[in-house]
Amino acid sequence: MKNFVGWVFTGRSKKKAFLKEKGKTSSSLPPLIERILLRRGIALGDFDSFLNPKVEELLSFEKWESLNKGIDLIKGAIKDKKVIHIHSDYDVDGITSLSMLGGAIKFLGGSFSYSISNRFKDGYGVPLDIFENFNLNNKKILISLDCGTNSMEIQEKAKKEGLNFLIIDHHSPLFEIDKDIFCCNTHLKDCPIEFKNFSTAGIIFKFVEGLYKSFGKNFPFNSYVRLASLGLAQDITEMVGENRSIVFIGLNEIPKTKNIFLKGLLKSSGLEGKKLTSDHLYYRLGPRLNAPGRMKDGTFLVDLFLFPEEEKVKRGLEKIESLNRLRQVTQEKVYEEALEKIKDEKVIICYNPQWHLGVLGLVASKLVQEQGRISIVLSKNKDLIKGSGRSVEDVSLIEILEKAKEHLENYGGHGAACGLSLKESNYLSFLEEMKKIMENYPMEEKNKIEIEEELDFKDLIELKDFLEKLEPYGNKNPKPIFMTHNVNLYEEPMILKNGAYLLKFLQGNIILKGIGFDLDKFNFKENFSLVYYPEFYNGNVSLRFLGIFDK
Ligand SMILES: [Mn+2]
Repeated sequence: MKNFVGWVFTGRSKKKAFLKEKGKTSSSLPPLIERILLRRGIALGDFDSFLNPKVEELLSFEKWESLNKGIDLIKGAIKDKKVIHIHSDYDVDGITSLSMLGGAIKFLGGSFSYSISNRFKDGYGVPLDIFENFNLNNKKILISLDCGTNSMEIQEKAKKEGLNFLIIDHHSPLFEIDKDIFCCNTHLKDCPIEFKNFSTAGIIFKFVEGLYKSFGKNFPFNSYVRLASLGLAQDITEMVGENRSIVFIGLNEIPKTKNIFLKGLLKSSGLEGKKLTSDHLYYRLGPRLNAPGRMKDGTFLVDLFLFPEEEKVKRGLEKIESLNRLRQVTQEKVYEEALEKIKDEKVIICYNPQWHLGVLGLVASKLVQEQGRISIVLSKNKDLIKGSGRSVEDVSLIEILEKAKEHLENYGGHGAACGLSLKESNYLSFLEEMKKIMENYPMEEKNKIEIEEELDFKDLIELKDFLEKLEPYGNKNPKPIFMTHNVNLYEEPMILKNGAYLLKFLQGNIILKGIGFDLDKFNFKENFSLVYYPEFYNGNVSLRFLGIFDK
C-alpha cells in the first residue's frame, strides 16, 4: 500500500463483513451489482425501483396536513385575486423552488411578486425589511421558500399584522413555530413522510402537483421535474430514495426542455444534445445557476426561467457565464491564499477579511477534499467575521460548533456543512476552543478512498448496462470505485487543453480510454493495478483515472 499516492486503501474488509450480515440474496442481478446495491443500503425488494425509478412509484404527499393547508391557502389566494409575495433563498434550491411555484401560480391564473435574499446585504433567512419593501399587509400572503423556518422575527411580525405566512423549507427547526404560521417542513413532527431529506425543490415539486390537482388541472410533470432535479441535486441532500428517483427522471427530461433559457444554459455548459449525468448537474449546471447569487445577485434567474424571451435570455446567459468565470477565478485565488495559511492541525481554520464571501463554502469544500480535514474559511461582512465550514465523512460539524458556541454570534447548518459568524475580538478564543474540542476527535485518514470491487475490463464491459443505472450519484450513493490488476498503458498519455491527460489502458485484449490528472505523481510500471471509476457515454465505457495501487 505504500506507493498508492496520497491515498489509503480502505473499505473492503468492512464491506465484506457487512455483506455477510445481510446474507445471500436471490435477485436476478449479477452478484457484483447486488453487492454494490447492498452496500448502499438498498433492500433486495427495492433493487428494481432503484435501478429503474418510475413516475408511478414516486411518493404521495396527500396525507401531509400542513402541505394541504398550504395548498388551500394559495388556491384561495389565486381565486380571490389576492397579492402573493414569494421570497426565497439565493441558492439553486431556492431559485428553482421559486420558479416552480411562481410558474404554477401564473398558470393557474394568479399573480405574484418575488424577492431573493441577498448574500451580502441580508445574509441567511427572510430579511425584516420585506414588509416595507413589498408593502405587505393583512390582505396579502407571504411565502418563504428554502428559508423562514427559523426567521422568528418575521413570523412574529406576520402574526401581529394578520398577514398569512406560508413557509416551505427543509432546514431543521430550532424553535417552536406558532400555530398561526403555515409551515411545510419535513422535519416538523406533523410530517408523515418517512423520507426526510428533501430539499425545498423536492417539497415544492409535490406542493405544485397538489396545487394543480386542487384546480382540477393535469400536472405537467415533465417540465416541473426538470427544475426539481436541478434544485435537489445542488443542495447537500442524499441521493437515495425519492430524491434519487426525481433526479433520475429529471436527468432524462432536462435535455427535452422547450424552455429557451434552460436550453441555452445546456448549450453554454457544453451539454447540448448530450446524455446528462449527475456530475453535469453538480459541476456544470449547478455552479452556473449559483454563480450570480454567490458573486452578486441571482434574482434575474427566476425571470429567465419564468418569462424567457430571446434577447433577455441571450443577455442573461452572457451574464451567467461572466459571473461564473469570475467565481472560478475568485475561488482559485482564495483557495491558493488559504493553502498558504494552513498549518498541520486537525481542523483548518483560515481567515482573511478581504476574501469574497460568495466563495468561502466552495473553498472549504475543496480544502476538505484535498486535505481530508474539517475546514472553516472566514472573511468579514460588516463588523462580523463570517464564513462557511465543511466537514469530513462521519464527523458532525454542527455538533462541534455547538461546543464552541459561546465564542460565536451565530451558527447553523448540519453535519456536513455550516455557516457561522463571530466577533473579531472572539477569534483567538474561538481558535483555542476549537483546538481543544478537536483533541477528542480522531484524525481522518488523508484522502482515503474506498475501493468497491476488483474486476477485469471484460467484466466491466459486461456489466456496463447495470453500472450505468447506478447514476445519479451523490451522498449515500457514491460512485463505485474499482481496481483492475495487470493493466498496461497502451500508448503514451496525451495532454489535453485543460491540463488533463487522455490515457489508453490495456488489460487482457481490451483497450479502454481514460482521463486523468497530475500523472507525474504516478509510476506507470508494467502490469500495474489501476484504480478508477467508470463513466458511460453513448454505450461506451471510459475510465476516470484515480491512481495506481502498489502492494
Ligand atoms: Mn435548500
